[in-house]
Amino acid sequence: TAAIRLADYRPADFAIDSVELDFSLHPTKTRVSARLALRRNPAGDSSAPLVLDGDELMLLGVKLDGRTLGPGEYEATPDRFTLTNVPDAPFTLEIDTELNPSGNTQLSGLYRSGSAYCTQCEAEGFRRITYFLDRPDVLSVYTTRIEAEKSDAPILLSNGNPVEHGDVAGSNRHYALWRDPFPKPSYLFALVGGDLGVVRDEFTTMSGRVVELAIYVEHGKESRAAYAMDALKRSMRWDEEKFGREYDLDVFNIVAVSDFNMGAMENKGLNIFNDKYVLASPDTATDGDYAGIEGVIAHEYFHNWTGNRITCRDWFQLCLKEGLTVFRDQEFSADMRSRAVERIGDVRGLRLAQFPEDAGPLAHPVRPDVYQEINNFYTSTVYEKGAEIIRMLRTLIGEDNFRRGMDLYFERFDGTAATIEDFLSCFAASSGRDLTHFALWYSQAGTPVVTTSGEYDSAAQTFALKLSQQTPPTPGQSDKKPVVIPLALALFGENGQKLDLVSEDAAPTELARGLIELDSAERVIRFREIPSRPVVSLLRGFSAPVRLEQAPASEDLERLLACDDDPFNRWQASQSLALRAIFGRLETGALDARGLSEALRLLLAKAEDDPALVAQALSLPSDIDLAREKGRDVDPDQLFEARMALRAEIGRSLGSELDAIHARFSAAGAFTPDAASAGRRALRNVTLDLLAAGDAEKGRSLATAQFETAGNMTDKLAALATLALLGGHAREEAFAKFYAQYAGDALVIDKWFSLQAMIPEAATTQRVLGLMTHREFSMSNPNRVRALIGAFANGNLTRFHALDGSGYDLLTAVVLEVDPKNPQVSARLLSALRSWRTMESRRRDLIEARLKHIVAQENLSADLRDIATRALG
Ligand code: BAL
Ligand code: ZN
Repeated sequence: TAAIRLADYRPADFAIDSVELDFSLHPTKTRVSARLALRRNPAGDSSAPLVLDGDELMLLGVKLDGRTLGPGEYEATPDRFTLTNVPDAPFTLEIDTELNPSGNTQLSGLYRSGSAYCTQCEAEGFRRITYFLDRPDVLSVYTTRIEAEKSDAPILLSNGNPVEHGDVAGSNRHYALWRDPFPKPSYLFALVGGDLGVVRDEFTTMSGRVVELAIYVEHGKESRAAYAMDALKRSMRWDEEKFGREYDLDVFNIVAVSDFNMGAMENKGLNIFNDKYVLASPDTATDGDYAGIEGVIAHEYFHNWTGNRITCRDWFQLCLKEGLTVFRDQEFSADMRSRAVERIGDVRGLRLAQFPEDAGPLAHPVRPDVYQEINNFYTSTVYEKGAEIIRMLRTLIGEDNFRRGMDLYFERFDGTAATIEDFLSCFAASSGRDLTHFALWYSQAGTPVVTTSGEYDSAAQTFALKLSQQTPPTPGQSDKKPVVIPLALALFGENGQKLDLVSEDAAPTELARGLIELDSAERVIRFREIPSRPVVSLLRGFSAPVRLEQAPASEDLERLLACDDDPFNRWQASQSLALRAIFGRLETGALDARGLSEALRLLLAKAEDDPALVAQALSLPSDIDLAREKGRDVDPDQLFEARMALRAEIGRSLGSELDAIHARFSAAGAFTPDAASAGRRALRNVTLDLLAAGDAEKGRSLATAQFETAGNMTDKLAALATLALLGGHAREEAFAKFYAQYAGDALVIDKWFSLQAMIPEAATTQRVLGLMTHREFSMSNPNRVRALIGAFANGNLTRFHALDGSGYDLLTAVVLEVDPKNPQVSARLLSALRSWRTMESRRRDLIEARLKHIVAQENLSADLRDIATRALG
């Protein structure tokens, strides 16, 4: 298929003002009647034929203005409908299609999850329901009638407000009619039919309108939806308070389904969720799950304004809604929880997924300019780096200008399909700042590297800070320009006091705000009145998505860890010290962790002040962090060995402190999922992990006791994870008990699959192959595949990258097995190999052979072929 290019964008030749859909649901023969009110688009080509998108459609019949068209009057294939003789005046087209929801294993379009019917239309699923101008700049008002057997689907939902419902005379069937008054693109269409339990609540908006809220779940799981409902109401309030955005329909419905490709989907008034991001109870969900639910519920709700009321002109603008909405959900979580811990978590995530993507063959700009398969661009670059761009924009222009720019954006573009240029124009207007150079962040791929060095002149009492930037080449972009990088900066004096920033080389506002703007390749700033060699705290709060190359002395890092008033950089200092110890060990064979140990000991002494932050500092870099930092000739076995040596050393040297913390922070009272309680559990569980690394026997007994007595899933799973690393009989017994307790509870069994897949031992590959035949595993369910195979490929570097190629063989076999069923899942799984060129040569050769084997297959999906081809690139 031909590549699709941003430069080729043209408005649609037709507009579809209204869409009336009539569904007659049936497991294998669902009938869809679509009545489209069409007219030529004045902005389009006035002589163009009407060409509608389809995908595997079966056409039953067509009427034009009420007249049945004969076969010679149009052309229809499963993926296209063409009408050459188009009336000049507005006209109505009625199209009848038949679908097989039960046979739809791609989970795109109308499909079945369990016994329920549901839809997923973003990006191009609507064309699997009916022929349509399936592009985001065609906005229509939808009316949807759904009919089904009463017993089969007592619940019938679609977008907008309910209009009427009733029985179909003379049958066991009933119907519901929904109308969505807000024009929307087809990707936001949704329908659900099924026999579901429901939790109801209501929300009164800032103007006093009452909105009925409902969350639909599998019968019996209603109590597990309480937290999601609470998160929804908090999201609605927060968007009013922080962005002045009020909800606009009479109802807001959420449906949780168990078969879902993404996390969730923001369909207008009817969000459909992967049940992983709805269902939680203390004994089935971890603190991480609760935080994930809160964040995703908020994300989808926030899309109502940033995505739905203002949508994207074309899919190249995906970051317009996704980057912005991720930024909004991150801010929400920061307000609900600890801002510092949220920031650290977000940056950890960015470095884990986005940095490697940006450094490898799949790198692409936040706004790509070409794609083969849009499904492959729902990436951490578009989402997470996209959010970082919004955050930098706010940092550069300030909170007030940012808020006024957002208000302007809603005012100017409500009801339209907009572009990044439209968005930026609002902030240029609100701040008076030219954002042309800043906009380069959207079009230039790759992670900029900022290199710094400092020179102190004691006689002159000056400190010269030299900053330079460079962005490495990425596919299709060999030469990079400097970008605008906001660098938050502080200098600390000998006693940890913050020094005033005095310099003629920076603007007064830069100095006053402690925010240096690096927008050229190099910049030197000479600070005056510096009484002694300062400690530099740069990129505070992670003020830009860049890699910082600096070589501070270990003592400086220790001082920052002790005295920096920016919590992010305090945490960063702990990570830098750990990296230094690990890479030191790799170079010299000797481990020097004294500085890190002593710094952590001081933190542990003050653990009560902020347990969650101390837990983050104690969470040492992962194998993936190490592989990314190394960047080339990666040998996972060596990295793993050095990392384990550091954990063991920290565990031994801080044994008594860790012991005390583990005992002191033990769970007392009933479980509550709030951030403060979660922080205490996080600290306790990271101490357990380190204790076990330092003393296996002690770890085994502590972990076994914790596993047996844990009153919540967070503590239970942490104990099981520790036992999983320690091995032996205790591990196998714990895994067996865990399974016996939770058999049949799919989301919990996913955790059981993942922990086993991540055991860093040679036997794991065989274990995973065995689990693939387990009765609770299914290649057809994306959550199961991600839990077992995704965890193995992304979370177990030593086994996945085993030198006998067995890990790669496993992934290849699964990818090829899943691909015919569900291309989105197979393509996503294969991206686990995106950093393959950074491996050492033997593994590189092994991977290259597998990628070539995949590309050589006939009948690959477009999704998988695109990823495999670009990976080989
Ligand atoms: N729009 C796809 C799911 C999400 O990002 O909310
Ligand atoms: Zn989104």
